[in-house]
Amino acid sequence: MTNKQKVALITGVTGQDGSYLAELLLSEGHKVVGLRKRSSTVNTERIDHLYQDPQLASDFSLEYGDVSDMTSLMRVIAKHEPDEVYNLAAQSHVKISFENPSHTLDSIGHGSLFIYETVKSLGLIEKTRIYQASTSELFGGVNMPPKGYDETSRMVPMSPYGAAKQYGYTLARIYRDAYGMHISNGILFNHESPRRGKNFVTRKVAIGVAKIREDKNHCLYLGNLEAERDWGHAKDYVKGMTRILRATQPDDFVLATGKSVKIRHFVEQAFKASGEEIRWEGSKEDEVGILASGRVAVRIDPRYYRPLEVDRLKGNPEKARKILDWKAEISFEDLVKEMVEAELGS
Ligand code: NAP
Ligand code: F7E
Repeated sequence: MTNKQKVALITGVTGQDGSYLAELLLSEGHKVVGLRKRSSTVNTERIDHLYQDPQLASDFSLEYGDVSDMTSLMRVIAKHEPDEVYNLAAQSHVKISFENPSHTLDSIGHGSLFIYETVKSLGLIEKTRIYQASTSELFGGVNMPPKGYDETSRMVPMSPYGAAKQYGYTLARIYRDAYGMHISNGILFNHESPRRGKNFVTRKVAIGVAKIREDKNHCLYLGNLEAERDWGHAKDYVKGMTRILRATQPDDFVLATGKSVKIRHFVEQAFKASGEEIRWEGSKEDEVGILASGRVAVRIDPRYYRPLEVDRLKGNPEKARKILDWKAEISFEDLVKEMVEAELGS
């Protein structure tokens, strides 16, 4: 390691964003330490290609740890004294947060608090910058301005996940103002990829479309098709994370595409990417999606409804464009195509 090589710690390195961010930081010449949570089954498939690359052996390492266990954070942060910490670790599924609220609060609420406290307690305030993974779920889908939510919009979370993220978001500002820490919030709208977790709607649809092609009895069961999301590609968003963390002043930034589409439209686009057209018949729980052949390929399963839904999310990324020169480059159509083709090819 040369004196100039920067060290970055990524919590949540085994997740979608953690894996793309690790690739990006290694390509920039950083030394990357990934915090991995112990699991009874192997959970490193998204980063195995990095870990097993002999050329990266001295630059990429993994440490067992859990962000809700401050002793593990003290050990890892004291050992590596990172220049950059990207706090991505979370129970990140909104619906599951209603079923496991306390676990969600542990990973997100305590997780962020413990990261900030550990950096402060170890006397690393001057050295270590922190990126906190905040989210569009903070806005809750109410009172959306015509251009979309921005950094000044009111936050009304609608889930235990959103509430836990609001705690981490607010504490970032408090630690920044109280102790002069360089902590920035990235308020990221939905971003997807072929590495998205299989129980998020975009990946579930991409997998379903591919299965429907292979198996004539397969049907895709979904929940609310009317919700709207602002969907970008995770690769664009991890670039934004590094720009947020490296901005001269610690601050809060929205990253979004500025366009929102219904889940229904994502489904239509995914079938189109596989060479099929889908049309809808019926309403509410009896609605079905039908292929040109007459085959029913999509049905509604109310078990995927949420106790509280965030109906509409669109972000206004103007501040990030002006200050960070960031914008989402990959189009919605290309994102869907890449996700469906990845499943058709697998
Ligand atoms: P993800 O794929 O679910 O990854 C989350 C990661 O956190 C996984 O590696 C998970 O490990 C790990 N983790 C969970 N609890 C942990 C704990 N207590 N200690 C250590 N690690 C823990 O999520 P993502 O899509 O990459 O998102 C990254 C971050 O951005 C998350 O904080 C998410 O809430 C936030 N975010 C995501 C989006 C989006 O659209 N993707 C938008 C806004 C904000 P296991 O898999 O082993 O559990
Ligand atoms: O749901 C609807 C569902 O689970 C999107 C996380 O990364 O982004 C993500 O949260 C929409 C919702 O993502 C199904 O009701 C319909 O309206 O893919 P999702 P999410 O809840 O938007 C934010 C920004 C984060 O921060 C989170 O960490 O799709 N929907 N049918 C469905 N959703 C799922 N999961 N499964 C369905 O069958």
